[in-house]
Amino acid sequence: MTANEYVKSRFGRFMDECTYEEIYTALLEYVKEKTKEKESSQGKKKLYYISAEFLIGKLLSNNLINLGLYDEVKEELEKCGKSIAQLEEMELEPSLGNGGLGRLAACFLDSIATLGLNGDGVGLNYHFGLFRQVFENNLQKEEPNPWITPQSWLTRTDKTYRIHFGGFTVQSRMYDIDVAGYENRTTKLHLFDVESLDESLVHDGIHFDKSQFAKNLTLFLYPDDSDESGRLLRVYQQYFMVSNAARLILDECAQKGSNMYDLADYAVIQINDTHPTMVIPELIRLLMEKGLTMDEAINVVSKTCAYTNHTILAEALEKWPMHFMQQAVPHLVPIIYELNNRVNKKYNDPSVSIINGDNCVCMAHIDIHYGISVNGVAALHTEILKESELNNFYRLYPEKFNNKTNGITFRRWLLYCNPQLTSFIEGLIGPGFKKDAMELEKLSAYVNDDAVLEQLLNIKDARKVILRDFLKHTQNIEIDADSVFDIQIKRLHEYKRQQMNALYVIHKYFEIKSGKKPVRPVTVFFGAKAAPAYIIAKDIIHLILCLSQIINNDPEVSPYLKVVMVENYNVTLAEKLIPACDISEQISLASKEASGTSNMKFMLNGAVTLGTRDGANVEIADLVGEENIFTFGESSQTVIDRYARADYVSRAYYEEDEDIKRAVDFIVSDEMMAAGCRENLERLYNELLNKDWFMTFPDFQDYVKTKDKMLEAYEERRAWAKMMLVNISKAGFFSADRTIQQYNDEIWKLEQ
Ligand code: 26Q
Repeated sequence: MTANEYVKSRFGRFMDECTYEEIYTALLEYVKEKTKEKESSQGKKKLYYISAEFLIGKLLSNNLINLGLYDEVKEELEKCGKSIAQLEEMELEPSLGNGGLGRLAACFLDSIATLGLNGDGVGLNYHFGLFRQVFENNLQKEEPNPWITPQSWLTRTDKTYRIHFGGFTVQSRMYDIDVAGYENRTTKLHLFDVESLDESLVHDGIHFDKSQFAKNLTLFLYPDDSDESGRLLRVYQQYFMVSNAARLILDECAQKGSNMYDLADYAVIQINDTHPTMVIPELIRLLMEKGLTMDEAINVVSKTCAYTNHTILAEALEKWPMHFMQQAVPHLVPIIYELNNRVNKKYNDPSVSIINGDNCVCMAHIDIHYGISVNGVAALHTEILKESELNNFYRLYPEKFNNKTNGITFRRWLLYCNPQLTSFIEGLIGPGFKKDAMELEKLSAYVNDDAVLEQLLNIKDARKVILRDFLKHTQNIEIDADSVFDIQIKRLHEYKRQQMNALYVIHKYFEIKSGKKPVRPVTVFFGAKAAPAYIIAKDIIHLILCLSQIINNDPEVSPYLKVVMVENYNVTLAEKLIPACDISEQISLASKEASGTSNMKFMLNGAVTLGTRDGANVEIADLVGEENIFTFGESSQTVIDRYARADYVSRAYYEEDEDIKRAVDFIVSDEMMAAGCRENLERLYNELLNKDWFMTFPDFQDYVKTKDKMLEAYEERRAWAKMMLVNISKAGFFSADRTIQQYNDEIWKLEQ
């Protein structure tokens, strides 16, 4: 049955006589049925990828592509006078993740299904995804972001569990989302929900009663861990997730014939950062309930769990006060004490203890001692873990440490989001790259082919026009499609240094005012949400919005420079922004960004990277060669040494460098005060002047110089196109298929 026939069977009318809503409803069911027909892999051993976040994005078109139905459906729609783009607008984006870590989990599911591996995702069914961001008076405001409608991708299952907390018990239910792999199997994302959830607890935007745990467990995805009641709820959420996961795992393994002692032959669990760490004591507890001794249970569990670290920011390593555990999960406390005692007896080194001197539980330490593997997410990141952050553990367990450089799914980030580039590539090297991304290397045969290079530039121009029209239509933003598109899109965090980019903008503004005009206009795009309680991050958004107001309305400057901050940056917007980008901003302070993944998406879509030698940028530079990337700034080692010496004084740079002084002073200038709020702007000004913890000033001049060099290089259109081509041709390494293959070869060892 074709999609149109399905629509007819569902509504008694063909697509041409249906509303978009009806077509969407029918297609959703159609895709669900088609996905079911594709059997998921069924080996003895199964991977459970447990993650508090799966930032899956909209699914309709992606599923159609992976099922091989996209072109057909698109044509059918067009024949009926409908557009697939408009149909896509019917779907609400499930924003079930904060950023990189959640999006990575979603890309991994796609690759697990595509490679036909026996593996499922397990997480939580948040009713409200990451807040919807709105701008009011140049400030970020947060609004609830619901995504579950009667027609959603969720399928209710019969699986329910009773989950016990200190003082109360809840009933859970599992919902499934089928994930279609590319021309292969499917896999499942299991999202657990609580039956007693009460959406009416939400009031005034994203505020809700944080004390009624049974009613709020799966209400919201946590954007941060700022206030005390929020932190405690996070523990409840995490336990709810892993207790359900552990029960599911044991049920499925028992069903396949495990006697529990051989659990590791049936299950391998990937723990996505420390958010699911409590699965370790919970599995131990459940196995003891089934009759294993503590010794036996610890032994079994220690063979099944593997841990991925996604951050080197010390403040992001989860440490939960013992009294939280005592309150939320008292039944895990004796097990955690036992795990701690064993470690202390064996090593007698407080730095590797599970319970620290402040009586907090160091979650990562549980994973490292009681897991089979510890991996970082880019080569540099793994080296830093081994050599400094987790060095004490590396010396105990060198064999556990390994690197798995992140990857992205090319189905969403090339085939779906950039059909123009995809078909151009296919015309040159055939369709093989869709299954084997390394085939993109074949493009290198064309680096001196003028017609190919010109066509690449044309495609980029076409994508800029598409983005211009999209932003006009959805956000009423006016941009010049002939300008250079310079884009920084990622969560707002000081270490990612959006503030340095903003200082560049101010610097350019002054240059233009003094007559030094760029040969071609530049549009600097930002997209970023700040955690609601992250004050300085919100001040940086305020700065950017004020700058955008001042600059875009200045007749002297705006013909040459525009600043655009897109509202509510999410996966859907990323899919529009990335194909249109010329300059990919990857400017984190060296040593701080574990990997980054938008850097890979941009590269794949023919943008050139402006970046520090941080995270996966290092590997991008190695692959494309120094002549095809613009790197700047101090090395990670210099940064690490400077932190160790603790001798960085930002004010000294400010006083010695006139450009820095002029740009920083502008933050509290009369013009800015007229556009924004004194309190926010002064706070940010003082922060930079007295702290600048992520060292923007030492890198500032190199950043300005390198960006300007890049703008010059952009004018050599042929040479620029060559750089684009080299970047695309070398992107194959960053396919998540490669990453997942490595996880399987070295950690999971599932049958294939
Ligand atoms: C912790 C406690 C309480 C509430 C929230 C959290 C929390 C939530 C999300 C802590 C961290 C995160 C997300 C981290 C993250 O996205 N890290 C990114 O992971 C990417 C995938 O590996 C990397 O590419 C990025 O470099 C890294 O920043």
